Amino acid sequence: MKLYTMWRSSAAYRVRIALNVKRLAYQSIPKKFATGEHRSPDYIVLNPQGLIPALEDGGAVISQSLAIIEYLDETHRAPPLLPADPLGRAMVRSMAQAIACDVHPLNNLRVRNYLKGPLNQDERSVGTWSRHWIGEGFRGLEELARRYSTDGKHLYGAGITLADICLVPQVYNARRVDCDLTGFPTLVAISAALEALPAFAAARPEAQPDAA
Ligand SMILES: N[C@@H](CCC(=O)N[C@@H](CS)C(=O)NCC(=O)O)C(=O)O
Repeated sequence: MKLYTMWRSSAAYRVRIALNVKRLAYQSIPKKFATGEHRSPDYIVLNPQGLIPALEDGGAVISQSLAIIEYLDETHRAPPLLPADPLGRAMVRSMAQAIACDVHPLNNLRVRNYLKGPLNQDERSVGTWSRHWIGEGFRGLEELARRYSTDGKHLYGAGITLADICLVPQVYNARRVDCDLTGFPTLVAISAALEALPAFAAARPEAQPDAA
C-alpha cells in the first residue's frame, strides 16, 4: 500500500495511526504543501480533490481519511476500529465526525489561506477563528467523552476506535494554534494516554520522514 501523506496533515495523521494500529506496512509518499505538490497534475490524476491523504491499494486510490480507515477496517479486521453493535458504531462515528466534519474542515490550509487572502484577514484573526471552532467542537465532545469513555483512556468504551484516531490529530492541531484546552480535561487525558501508545507515537507528525 502507498500512502500519499504530509507530515503535518491531520487527516493523513489519522490514516497513519490506523495503519499502525492494524500493523500494516505501507510506503509513505510525502507531498509538500509549500510547493503545491498536492495540486500538481500527477497527484490530481490520483486524487481529483487535490487533498491529502490518499491511499493506493491494488491499483485503486481512495481519498477521504474516514473512508480510507473504514476500508482498512473492513479489509483487515483485527483489531476492529468500530464496535460490534450498531449503536456503538453509530456513537463512535458520531464522535469521529464531530471532529472530521465539524471542526477540521474549518481549520485546514485552504480555508485559512482564503481567510488571509481574498477575505483579507490577518494572522491574529485567523488564529482566533481556528481556536473558536476547535473550542466549539471540543465542548460537545468533552461531554460525550465523559458519558461514553469507560476507562478515561479512550473516547468510547475501553478500546481504540475510529473516534480516538480522529481525536489525537485534532488535539495536536489545537496545540499548534494555541487553543486553551483547560476546559477539556477528559479529552486531554484521553489524548495523552493514546499518544503514549507505540502505534500513535510512530504516526505523530515529528516522527515522519518529511517532517521539516
Ligand atoms: N475530509 C478530508 C480532508 C482532507 C484535507 O483537508 N486535507 C488537508 C490536510 S489535513 C489538505 O490536503 N490540505 C491542503 C489544502 O488545504 O490545500 C479527509 O478527511 O481526508
